[in-house]
Amino acid sequence: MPTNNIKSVMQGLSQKKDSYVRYVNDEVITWCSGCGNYQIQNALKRSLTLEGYTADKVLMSFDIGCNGNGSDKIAMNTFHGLHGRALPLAAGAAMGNTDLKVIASAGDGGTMSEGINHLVHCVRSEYPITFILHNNHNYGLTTGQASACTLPGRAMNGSPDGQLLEPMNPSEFVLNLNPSFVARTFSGDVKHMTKIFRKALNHKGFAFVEVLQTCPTYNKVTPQEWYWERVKYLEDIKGWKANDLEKAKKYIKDFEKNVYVGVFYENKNIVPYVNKLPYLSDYKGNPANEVKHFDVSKLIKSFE
Ligand SMILES: Cc1ncc(C[n+]2csc(CCOP(=O)(O)OP(=O)(O)O)c2C)c(N)n1
Repeated sequence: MPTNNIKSVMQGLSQKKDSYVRYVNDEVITWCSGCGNYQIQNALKRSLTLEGYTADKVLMSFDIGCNGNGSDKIAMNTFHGLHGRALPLAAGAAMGNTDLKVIASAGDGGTMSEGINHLVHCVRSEYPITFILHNNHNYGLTTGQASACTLPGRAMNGSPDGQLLEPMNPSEFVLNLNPSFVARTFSGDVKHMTKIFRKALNHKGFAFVEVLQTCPTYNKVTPQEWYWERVKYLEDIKGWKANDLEKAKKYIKDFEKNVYVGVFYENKNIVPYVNKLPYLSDYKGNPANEVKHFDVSKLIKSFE
């Protein structure tokens, strides 16, 4: 059952002593000190716990990257696939087993370059996925090369004169694809991330969440303090409603004076992809149950 009381939930869980329910395991953390990934994973665990999900009901598809190295640090069903391909795997899982809450994680490199085609078609197809884009404005795992989001004028490994092209703004890009859910949040603010993740988890189509992530090792230009000086909350704007795409596009643009965070756009009246198929318009079952009677254990073993 969804709740807002993290203390009472955690007390209940610690009595159960069930680390799997708390998404916690003993894997050694290898992220740099101060990396935004710590807070992102913390906020995600809080959100899932508060929304009442148990780990067996969640599947997370991870891209290759520093963000993807979170795949063995969270106790749930996880898949760590190829670079730029976190989304197609998540789409398959979400379509195949509708009882699962499917989440995908990828960096700005994997999302806005290698896998940008998948992003476009996930938005268009409304696959039921909560997508978390970790935007640290560089290729982190391969030691700080420029990504499509790197701001100009920053010396990067492999491009010491800086990025020559205009940077892409992922949330602005998605707002132009006729999406049904676009939000942005900041890795320094666990409370805000938790609020946004919970909203995204409740969206029934493709929920796009960009997390502006600090990267103290390779991104010294926009550290935590830089964000705190600029972050503004959409909900503080008088009369703000997340139902106007054109208005959302205006607020997403600024990245110098103000960096707005919050839900930019949400449309709850969407038809998920499966129900768009004429013969499945009323379908309420779970495709995974329909193939349960086929024994695939031998086939799976053949890959071992
Ligand atoms: C198709 C392909 N291209 C490039 C690589 C090399 N590679 C592995 S991780 C990575 C950087 C990932 O950066 P990003 O997606 O921004 O995630 P981050 O590490 O910053 O979290 C690259 C380029 C790869 N493994 N596969």
